[in-house]
Amino acid sequence: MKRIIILMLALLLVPAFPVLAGSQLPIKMILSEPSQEEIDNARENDFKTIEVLTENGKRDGDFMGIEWINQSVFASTAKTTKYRTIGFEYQIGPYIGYVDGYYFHTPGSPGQEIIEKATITREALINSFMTQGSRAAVEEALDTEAYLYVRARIMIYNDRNGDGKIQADEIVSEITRKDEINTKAAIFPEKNKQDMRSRFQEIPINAGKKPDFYPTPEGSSEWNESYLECAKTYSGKPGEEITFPVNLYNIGTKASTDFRAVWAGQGNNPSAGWEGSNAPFIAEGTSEDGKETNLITLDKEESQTFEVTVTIPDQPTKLYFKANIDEKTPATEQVLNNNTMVILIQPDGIDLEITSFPSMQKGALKGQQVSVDIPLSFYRIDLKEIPVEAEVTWQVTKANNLIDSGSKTTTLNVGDFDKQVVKVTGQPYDTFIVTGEIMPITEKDIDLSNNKTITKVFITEIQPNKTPPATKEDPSPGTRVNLRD
Ligand SMILES: [Ca+2]
Ligand SMILES: [Ca+2]
Ligand SMILES: [Ca+2]
Repeated sequence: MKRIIILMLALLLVPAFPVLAGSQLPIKMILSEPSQEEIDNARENDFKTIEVLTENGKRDGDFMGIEWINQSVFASTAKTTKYRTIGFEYQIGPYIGYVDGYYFHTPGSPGQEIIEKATITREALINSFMTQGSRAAVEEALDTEAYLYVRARIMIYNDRNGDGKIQADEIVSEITRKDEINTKAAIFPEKNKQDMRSRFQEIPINAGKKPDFYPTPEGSSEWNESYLECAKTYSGKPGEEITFPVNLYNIGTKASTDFRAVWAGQGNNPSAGWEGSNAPFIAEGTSEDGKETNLITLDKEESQTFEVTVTIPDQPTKLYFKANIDEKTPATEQVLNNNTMVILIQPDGIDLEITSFPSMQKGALKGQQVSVDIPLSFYRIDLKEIPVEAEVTWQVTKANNLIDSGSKTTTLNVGDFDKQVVKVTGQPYDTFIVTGEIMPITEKDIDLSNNKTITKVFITEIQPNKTPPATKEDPSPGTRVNLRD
């Protein structure tokens, strides 16, 4: 049995809290010691690699299971709100099984990490699923369904005693669906929410048994989930035309499909949209009787390259490519979540960005003066290989009166950032508005929407002998978490 490596999101899991219940039989998971090579590879991919096992090592082989490298890290000892994945559900067709977190080993001390290989075999899934259907029906699903769905059960808990474990009276809520994350995990920073979302997945199986088309940008032969955001960026002079190649692959059985591109926001446009005759790109092929057609026929493992010509817009604009636009051309294509990619087309030029906290506050005793430091951060976010000289200016107003201002020049290379701290001094009930702006001195900034930032500063009154509230600079005293919890 060989492996097909599918780069997916993490199945990270830190044990262990055996509360999963249900009528299903748990799935027997095998834990083993990975080789150094497997560990290195997993680290390189931030533990986001899942391997789909097939009978012949190819995509059209029968599904034999999944395997991944699991990393468990000791939970932090902070007495704060944390989250922990306590188990996973695996579904193929109508059949559902689960794996409890307690299968995994728990690191015993701060800083300790345990890395192990987790394998769920076809037979283990069949054994679990057979409580819900006959063996023949379960095997039929394993050999024909398009996806293995993975869902996590995530516990949000307030670790009041700081032991990194969940006591019954510490549970705040439980997440079992991806769409619950935004509300139930609202107090967590975005990167934690993304980590939680990564535990809900659709893993394509049996992909090679039916047609499976996907697009790639110049220089790539594999589809990647990041293509949904941006697969490649091209730039040029506004108003001028550029031409670049895109590829269409079929890794399944022979079939025909359509392949087009539309600009962001234009999908429903009757002329330039998905169904219009004036879309920015419409793939053209040749039918068997030699006529031009908008259907592209590709045999298994075949690909075709197309030249795309567009006019450079005034602002950076996304160009969405999609194969099998109505998802019925052909209807037999099952894996559709890899049919889209984004190419960003932007005008030449540089892009500077400035950011600051939207609001900050500090407490002071009645009549007492306090100072607040407001950091303004500025960044080069374009990729043009030249240094850019820029002027940063800032102003402080109180009740619409300008009370302070300043400026400085800075030189930013690609990827650089710099900052300036603006200090305001006041007493309880004072409110200040700090405005910061960055502008390049000689170059042209291609996106002016991110060149200005505003921070509101509030001085609040506190009572004597009480600890002052933390300023917003310290992002979240109550919500700090260990990312790998
Ligand atoms: Ca606890
Ligand atoms: Ca596809
Ligand atoms: Ca800018």
